[in-house]
Amino acid sequence: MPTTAFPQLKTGNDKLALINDDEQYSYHDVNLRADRFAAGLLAGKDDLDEERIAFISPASLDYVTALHGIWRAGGIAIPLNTASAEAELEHYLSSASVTRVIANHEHQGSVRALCERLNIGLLEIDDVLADIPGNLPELNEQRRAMILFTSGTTNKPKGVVTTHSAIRAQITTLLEAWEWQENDVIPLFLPLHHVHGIINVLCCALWCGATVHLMPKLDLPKLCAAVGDETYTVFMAVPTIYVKLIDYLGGLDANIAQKTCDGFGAMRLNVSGSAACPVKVFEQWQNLTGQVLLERYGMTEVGMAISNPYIGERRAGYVGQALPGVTVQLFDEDDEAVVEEATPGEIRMQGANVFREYWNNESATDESFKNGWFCSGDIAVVEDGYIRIMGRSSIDIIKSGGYKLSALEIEGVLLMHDDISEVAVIGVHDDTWGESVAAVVGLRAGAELDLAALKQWCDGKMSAYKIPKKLKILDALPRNAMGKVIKPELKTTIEW
Ligand code: MLC
Ligand code: AMP
Repeated sequence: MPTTAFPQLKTGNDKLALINDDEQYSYHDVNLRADRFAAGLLAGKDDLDEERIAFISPASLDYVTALHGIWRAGGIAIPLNTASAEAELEHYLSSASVTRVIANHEHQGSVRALCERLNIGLLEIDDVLADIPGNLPELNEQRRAMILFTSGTTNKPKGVVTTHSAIRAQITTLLEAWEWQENDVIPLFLPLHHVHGIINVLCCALWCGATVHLMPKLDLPKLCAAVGDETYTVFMAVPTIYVKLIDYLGGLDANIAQKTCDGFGAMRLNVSGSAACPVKVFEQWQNLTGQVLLERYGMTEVGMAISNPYIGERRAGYVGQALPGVTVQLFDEDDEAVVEEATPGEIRMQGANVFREYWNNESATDESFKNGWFCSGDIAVVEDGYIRIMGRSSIDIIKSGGYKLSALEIEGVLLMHDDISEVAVIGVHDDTWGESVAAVVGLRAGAELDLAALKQWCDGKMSAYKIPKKLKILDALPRNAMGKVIKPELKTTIEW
């Protein structure tokens, strides 16, 4: 069945593409199923013409079927978080004008009533699968392929639209830079509504014919047992997961721990990214496993942009240099290119990997580009030829466990609490999570609130990783002369 849709997955062979416990699927199986799914979605039409189709699925054959099936049929794929709260889902579905949601019965709980209310079709994978593949549209690579929601400094998450060609560029740069091979085997336990899991792990592996071991969620005992058996050649995770692994290995029987460390050491590559990897963690990992972590930097809007080298010096605390096909430049506050080393500037990027637009949000798209450069909001310096990330230009962006969170979005929810009169949400340092969500609140007269009660109230109103993990109650939040809450002060003067 000819298809011009990008990104591809290796066609027509019996090599194993996906392993999910006892289930194994060859590239032939996966391709055929994606084609049948595409045919079912098309239901006789020539092309989905960028219809927005969302799906809610953990890492599974069904996830891959939906993603590639939507792509092949000419739709825009919108993978959603399996653990999103209803209000979050409502924002995603309505802001992207989603017309169909794909979720198997066990994942429909959060979305069933919502789809009914919004009059959106809710289907299981099997409802859609056609008996046989049909004709697929010829797709221009510049067409929109995917929308991923990411938080910014405005209240609600924005939909990042990437084209087939941008996704292809995001994949192929990593295949080249990290020397992906057909005989690679990689575990996938990262959430599949973000580029780290989708592009770096799943799409890269399937593009080059490697094998992916699917895990619906991080399961350290199971993962480490497989690592000890030298199942994998490549490993990719956020820093929090390396911290959790170091902790877990420390609690194992010495022989088992050694076997597991040797399993990590035997791999050809261990990658860290999505948040800063503390030098301490980099060193602990090297001491334990012998692996020199490869740290890289990316964003939903651009995929991966900067990386330490596969061959050559991997420097602790640095993200390295621009990836092939990506142009990276630091700019100062006057929008002048920073040419000197050791002078901080904002990371701006250009390349075929860069997203097309924020969905239906022209002003946000315009604001995020300056003279053709995508402005990341991350501040960095170059030192001895390598880029070091210094932090975000906005205190309202929090990175916790690798998730990018908007302080303003969380504040918006907390302000709906009857007892809260004012609130400031900030990220405070945390050894495991990088940053932890902390809320400083002012209460209405006579009201009482503690962290447990707040967490309980938040349950179901936002994803668990957004719920504050720390709480301080103040009589009044400190404000500057303009009336703005002084968040840096809250971050540094309060004992967290
Ligand atoms: C969960 N918990 C947290 C937390 N998340 N505590 C503090 N901060 C957080 N962020 C708590 C829960 O409340 C719970 O507490 C306990 O930890 C276990 O929760 P869990 O959900 O079971 O955690 P776990 O499965 O261990 O998840 C941790 C994780 C996950 C690190 C595996 O957060 C994760 O997959 N992160 C990766 C996100 C990612 O892929 N980002 C990439 C974005 S793309 P209790 O008390 O109930 O036990 C991007 C671009 C790029 O950034 O460059 O890649
Ligand atoms: P997201 O919007 O979830 O894709 O998150 C992208 C952000 O993650 C970037 O803008 C950075 O702030 C952060 N990030 C990704 N990789 C790294 C890294 N290696 N070091 C520091 N920050 C990182």
